[in-house]
Amino acid sequence: MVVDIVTIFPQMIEPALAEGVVGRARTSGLVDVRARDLRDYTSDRHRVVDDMPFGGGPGMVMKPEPLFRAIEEISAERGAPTAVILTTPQGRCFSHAEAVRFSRMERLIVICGRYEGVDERVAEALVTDEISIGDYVLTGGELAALVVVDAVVRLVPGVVGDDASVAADSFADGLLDYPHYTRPAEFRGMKVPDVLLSGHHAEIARWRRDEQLRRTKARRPDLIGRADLLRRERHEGD
Ligand code: 6GU
Repeated sequence: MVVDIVTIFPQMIEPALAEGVVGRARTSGLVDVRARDLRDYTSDRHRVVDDMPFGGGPGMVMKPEPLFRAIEEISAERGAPTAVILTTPQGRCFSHAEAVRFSRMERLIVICGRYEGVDERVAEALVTDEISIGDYVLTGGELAALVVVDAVVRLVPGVVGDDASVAADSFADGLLDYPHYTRPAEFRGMKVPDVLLSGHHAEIARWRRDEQLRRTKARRPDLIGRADLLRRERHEGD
């Protein structure tokens, strides 16, 4: 998978991509993720990427010319993108299902929105998916782009070593994860639940499923209707 992240702050993106699972996926060649400085695609001496909004009002708007040139040059170099994502609070909300969909694509371009937004002609002519990461406002789309790329890259086959760990993710089956414990079995008077020390695999599996349901009902009741549940489980403990 090839991912190009178009931004006015490449220094905000690059260190994050060098660490952890994503960093390893890049050095092992499973993914090719790069930050692209939008100013490199300007044609004026001052490398200007924004301008005042037509019609007046506060703030600045990202100019169309550098973004069109960036998408065209990156497409010529890498091949036509499968999706062009714009991170913006006006987008539809990112989800595990969206991450799965993008993880099956060969070439992604992510444009980090800044200022009051991007010229609408960019959204209309270039962007295939406008994505928000939640109902709050960030100072720019860079952190959102990192969130999207992180969630997508870890789903690319081979990136996370243990497939079972990806399959057991929170949200993979529509429920929150169960609680985890490691040694010591007792710490400052707090004990690990006996069932986890019992060695009874069927009982452990049942306890974990019950905890997933209990947590999801308590913390995210909105997920219960959508989760992939047996009818019996949906009403357990009601
Ligand atoms: Cl994608 N961008 C900005 N600026 N703020 C956000 C967001 C994106 N998603 C949630 N808040």
